[in-house]
Amino acid sequence: MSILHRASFTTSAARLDQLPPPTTAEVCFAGRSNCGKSSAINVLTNQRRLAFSSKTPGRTRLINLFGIPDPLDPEGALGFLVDLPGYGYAAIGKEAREEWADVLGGYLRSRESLAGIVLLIDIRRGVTDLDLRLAHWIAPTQKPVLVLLTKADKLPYGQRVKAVFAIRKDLAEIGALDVVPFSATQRIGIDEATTRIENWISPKVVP
Ligand SMILES: Nc1nc2c(ncn2[C@@H]2O[C@H](COP(=O)(O)OP(=O)(O)OP(=O)(O)O)[C@@H](O)[C@H]2O)c(=O)[nH]1
Ligand SMILES: [Mg+2]
Repeated sequence: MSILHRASFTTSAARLDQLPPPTTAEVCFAGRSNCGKSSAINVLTNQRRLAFSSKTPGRTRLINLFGIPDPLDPEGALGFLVDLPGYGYAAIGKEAREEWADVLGGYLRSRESLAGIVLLIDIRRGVTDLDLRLAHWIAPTQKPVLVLLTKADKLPYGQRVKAVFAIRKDLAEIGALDVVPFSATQRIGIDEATTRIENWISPKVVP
């Protein structure tokens, strides 16, 4: 069983100063609204409704933290999965967009406990301007990035492979980049994503 399956909701924050102190490894999930962040967290944690998932875009406005319990310390967490607010939802105003830039940009630039970044991109949509803005914040952190190309079930295999190449090229400014087709509904890329994220939270020393 994956350690990710033990995740449980810990806390929500609307602003960075509401986050708990940066004590253990965090893996954040960032991506456009409706790209499938909550669905990815649900399938990776093997829980149907841990992160809220909906057909109405723009629902997750808060930073939600899900703790992975530490088997050796019932009070403590091994790490956190962090669901970041989605962006690019057309109906939100300018003020909310700037707030998004403050929260996401601030989190990515300054969060010391950040161990790895999961960037989710709808495989049919590819890299948008806002994704590139995010990439500009991510690149200087030099943190490892796993790109999940979500809703891969909507494309045949050959087109998935093409999308991997195109998106890798578009995001070339990010150094350590892994690009994986992913589907929460058809369970594509789950094992690969799980292994990577587990390793960020609890690195295994391979002899
Ligand atoms: N076909 C398909 N649909 C998916 C997949 N993952 C998510 N969806 C659908 O896409 C829609 C949005 O999914 P969410 O997981 O709520 O997206 P989100 O990124 O959390 O959205 P916000 O919280 O609004 O930012 C829902 O209708 C999901 O059922 C997938 O792998 N395949
Ligand atoms: Mg969501």
